[in-house]
Amino acid sequence: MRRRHTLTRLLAIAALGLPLTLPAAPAAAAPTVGTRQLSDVIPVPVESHPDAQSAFRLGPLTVIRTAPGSLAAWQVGRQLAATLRPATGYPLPVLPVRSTPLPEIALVLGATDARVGQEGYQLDVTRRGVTIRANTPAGLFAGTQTLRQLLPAQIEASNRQRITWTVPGGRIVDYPRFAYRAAMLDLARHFHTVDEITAYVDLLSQYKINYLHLHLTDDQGWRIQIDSWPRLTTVGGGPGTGVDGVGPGFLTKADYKAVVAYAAARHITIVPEIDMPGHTNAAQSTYAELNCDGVAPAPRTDMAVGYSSLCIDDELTYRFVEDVIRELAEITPGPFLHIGGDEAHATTDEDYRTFVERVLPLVSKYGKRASGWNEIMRVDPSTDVVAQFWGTGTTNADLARAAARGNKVIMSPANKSYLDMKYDPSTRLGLQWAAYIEVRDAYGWDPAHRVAGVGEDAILGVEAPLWSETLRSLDDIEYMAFPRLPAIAELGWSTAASHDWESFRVRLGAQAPRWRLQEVNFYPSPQVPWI
Ligand code: TNX
Repeated sequence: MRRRHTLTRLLAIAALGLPLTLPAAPAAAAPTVGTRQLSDVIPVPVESHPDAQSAFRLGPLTVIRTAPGSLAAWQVGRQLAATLRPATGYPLPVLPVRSTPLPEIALVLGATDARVGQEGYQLDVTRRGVTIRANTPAGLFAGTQTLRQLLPAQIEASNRQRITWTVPGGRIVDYPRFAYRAAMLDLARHFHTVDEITAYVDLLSQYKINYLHLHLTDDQGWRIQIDSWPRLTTVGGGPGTGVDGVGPGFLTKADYKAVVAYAAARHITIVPEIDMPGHTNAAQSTYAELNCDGVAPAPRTDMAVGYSSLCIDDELTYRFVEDVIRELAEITPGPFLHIGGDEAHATTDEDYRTFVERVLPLVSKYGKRASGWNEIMRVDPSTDVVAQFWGTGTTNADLARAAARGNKVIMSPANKSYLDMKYDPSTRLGLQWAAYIEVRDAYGWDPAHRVAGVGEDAILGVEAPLWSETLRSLDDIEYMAFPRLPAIAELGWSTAASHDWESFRVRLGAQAPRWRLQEVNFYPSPQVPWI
């Protein structure tokens, strides 16, 4: 029988200031999976100072105490409690108070090491408890994800585990190298449901990913409701619009808002992408008037790219684009709106320039900052426009010029960070046009030394895109993302100096028991010493 402590009873104990003795560890405690060290975390923390004398034992009387007066801190506390309750079976009440006599996990706003900034945190583990300090709720959340990894892997179990919940003692001071650490999911080639997207968000948030880029439209399908062009989804996202005729699927605005809110609660910001002026066959096969000749092309469910183009000289094109940007901006609280711009092989260079130069101001008009694939740097846009590098080479004159001018760059080299590339020739899923990418390849590069002339100062961050031509289910998504996604997450968060394959592969191997308990369908790479 699970012993229950009601919140009121614990509050009463706390108010009385009764002396409390910690109950002994449960009899016949099962061994924990591996002994956790303070630095056994992905992404590896900036600084960790172990103190073997000060391990904390999470117990049935532990409370989660959050910064008084901060609803956001209390919410982080509630999420932490929800994460820790199933496996521990402990009540872990969340108390927004200044002090308790109980052993506690305290989430404190302010009073941090000066270096932690907007997303970092300081985590102190003593025998009495754990204290996470941060300047923001996002920093507190990041600290709780570290704490989760410091607990035995069984913490991820969905039912009660009778083990000793020891957190290794000492201090961590941690903050990100880059402000933008993203994953991308392609909803256009195969649609993925709200449940699948939010399940992916849960996984991303464990590795301190803070943006999720959604590729919402492409030649095959249009996956976001736009009220002023309703057939985009009823037809363009209708039956048979996935690769190989799989489908239908699209996000209603309510769905999209639900995804945005779910991600925001995990400190992840959604970046929506409308890919144009190419990759637009779904829209153009739905609305004949979006074609220069007024004739709707056939819908396409093959995997070819580069054949579609919006009609650059037609004013209707810009009414369409403005309607889409306006409606999307309205439901997007995050700062970025991605306009695609890749592989516009059916658009002349001159038309491409005309198009991008007309569309960028529309993004600003609706209060968003434009990002786009690296091709948009051909037009030398203003310095607030962000380029996402997806090339496989180490030189790109447009990008180097943009960086010199002051544009920021997101690094997602296709031969390093593309999660849809096969691991090796035997991988059933995925593509191979850019490279085979084993875990060591995904980890083995430095975002600030990838493209000549695009150094640390020009880098906004990193992204791990997952194109879905061959991926249909959440299982498929997980198989391609794990274990490479944590590699990219570490490149985005941890210092360049901490980069070390031998350390990473061991820490990665120690994640496996967690993934098994979370039922993550990961690829058991032979390069990693899995536990
Ligand atoms: C290239 S990368 C594309 C996508 C494909 C992907 C498959 C990029 C900006 N465009 O249209 O889905 O390759 O790996």
